[in-house]
Amino acid sequence: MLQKLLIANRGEIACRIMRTARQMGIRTVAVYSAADANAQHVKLADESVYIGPAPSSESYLVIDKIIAAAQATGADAIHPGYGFLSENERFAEACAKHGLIFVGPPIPAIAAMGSKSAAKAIMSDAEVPLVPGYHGDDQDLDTLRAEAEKIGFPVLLKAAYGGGGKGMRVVNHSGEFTEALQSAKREAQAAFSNDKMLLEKYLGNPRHVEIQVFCDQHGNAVYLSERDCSVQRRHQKVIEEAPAPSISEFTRKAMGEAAVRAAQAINYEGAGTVEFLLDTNSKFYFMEMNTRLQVEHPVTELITGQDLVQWQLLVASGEPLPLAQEQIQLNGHAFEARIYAEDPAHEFLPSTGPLTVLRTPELSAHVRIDSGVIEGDEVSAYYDPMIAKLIVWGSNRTGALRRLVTALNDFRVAGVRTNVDFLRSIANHPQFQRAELSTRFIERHEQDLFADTSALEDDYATMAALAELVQSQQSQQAWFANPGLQLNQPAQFTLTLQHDGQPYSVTLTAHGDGWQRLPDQRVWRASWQHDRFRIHCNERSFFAHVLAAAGDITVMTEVASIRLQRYDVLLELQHEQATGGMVAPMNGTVVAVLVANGDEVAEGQPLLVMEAMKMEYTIRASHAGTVEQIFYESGELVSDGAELVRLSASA
Ligand code: MV4
Repeated sequence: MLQKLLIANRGEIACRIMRTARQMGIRTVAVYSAADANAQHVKLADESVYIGPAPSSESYLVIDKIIAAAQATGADAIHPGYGFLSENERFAEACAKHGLIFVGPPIPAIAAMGSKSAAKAIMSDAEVPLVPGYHGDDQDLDTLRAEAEKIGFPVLLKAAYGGGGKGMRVVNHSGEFTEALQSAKREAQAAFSNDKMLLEKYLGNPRHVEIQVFCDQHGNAVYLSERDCSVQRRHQKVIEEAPAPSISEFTRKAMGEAAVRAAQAINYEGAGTVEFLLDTNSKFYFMEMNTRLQVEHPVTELITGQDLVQWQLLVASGEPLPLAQEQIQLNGHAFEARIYAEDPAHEFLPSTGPLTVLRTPELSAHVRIDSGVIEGDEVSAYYDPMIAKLIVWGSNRTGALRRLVTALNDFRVAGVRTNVDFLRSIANHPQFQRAELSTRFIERHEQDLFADTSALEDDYATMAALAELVQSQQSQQAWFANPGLQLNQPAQFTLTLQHDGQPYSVTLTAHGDGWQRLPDQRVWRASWQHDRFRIHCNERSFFAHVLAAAGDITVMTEVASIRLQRYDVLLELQHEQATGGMVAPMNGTVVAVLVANGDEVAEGQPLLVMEAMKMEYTIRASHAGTVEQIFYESGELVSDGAELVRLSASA
């Protein structure tokens, strides 16, 4: 058995791996960057090693530093988690070279899945169903075009070495083919340093269903049910569940067995995930195999009662799989929702900053939270801005879904914007409740999921003012008996907020035992109850949480969570706007400059493309004008707020 395990990762997954290692009596070593000196994964580990500056390219991705840390601490194995070096062949090789156990598959298995086209050839031989397409070496434009015609449009172009939807294009007509191919190749080259493409028949409305497989070093291989991860936005999973709803036992078994064949075809060991596209006619097709533990593995753990990290560590130690296929039993239903520090109203831009408030739902046998941060920690711009994974179990899908909604209601976060309301909108959506899932779910239901809360803002501002008033009255009561209320004229209370850069005042005027915000006739009251406010508005009452941080006030009810800005932060904001608007929305890399000095551009015209957090952002002209200066070239790093392009003043 392993004695000491180094975890070459950070955040929730590092913490999650350490929890199991500790239970198994394995000692743990954390590695950390300058940004993570006080991170939870460092506090949880028995030992820790500093590995360099905050950017992961200088710390968590530097193979030599990780190996040196393992050697310095006498670790005998390295768990890579997910992301970072988890599917990096050279890293697995370096581990082997230095006598360290890599908790993952053998090197040739990683290599086999590194190229999508090579993977397809192997899967085809193993009789794992593939989407009709072309995955050959001949990348000649005419060959590819001819193959596309043969497949029939719509055709999907995929980068052979790609992932996460990058270098992928749907081509609806042959006339679009050349341009789409070039654009996909450019993206693939930039992202993966390889522009090899493969072609597939495009499925219009598939589900993403993936099978968890496990293999040991003795030739045993099993599948542990499947997960439906169809609800995604821009190739990032949002809510996952297990088992996949409304799949027949026949299809489940066929997919499981195909996944095991896939794993055996590459002499797999350890935890792997075989991803399939499931078409509307129940046909399924191999998409890719992920040679790592996945973010969403907990939903499988909750319905099988197994600890997959424990399985990984057992297999890595040379032990046989704990269970045979017929011993694996499924029980109930589980969901995972990924709680992110991001702003759904602004293209899900990561929202970095201190977690001034972070209260999570109560844990129980049926509610699990995997997180790497606590209240007071910082969500930094350097890494994935996930705050927590919320995982819930129920004896059936409906029960599990009800628990998901309840737990989402109990999340309270301030300091950063989050996707909690967005997740709740999905969980409450009638089509989601009926398990009408597809990879286009979010796109299809955009109207419902991005509900406009601007009409609510006035009332939430009133509640914020009421909350401040109650708090100030409570703190004053110790000194004198609320003089404002004893005067003959109505007492007033004013809170100044800002909206879109403009200040606006919320003035409450005393009215009987409550308050009015004129000219509205409604009478409001608020009282503090344990840890939240009970708000009364005329004859109705409901609960609200009011979370005040430095510059903002977040008001949360069961209907919405709205973040209001205080007026005093306006000055800072104006400074940012004075620099012209075409600034980097976050730390990232310039991937394409689309204009040149002296170009005339129209308002809204794309000027430059940035990449940050695995996503591309297009920076557009804020007004028509002439390009006066371009501050960065393709490939350069830019910081949040840096001016990117300067335009002449609008005519
Ligand atoms: C597809 C497809 C439709 N037809 N392949 C997206 C990521 C990449 N790993 C594979 N992806 C897709 N491949 C064919 N032939 C649709 C997608 C797809 C998708 C797949 C799974 C989950 C979410 C998705 C969102 C958009 C497109």
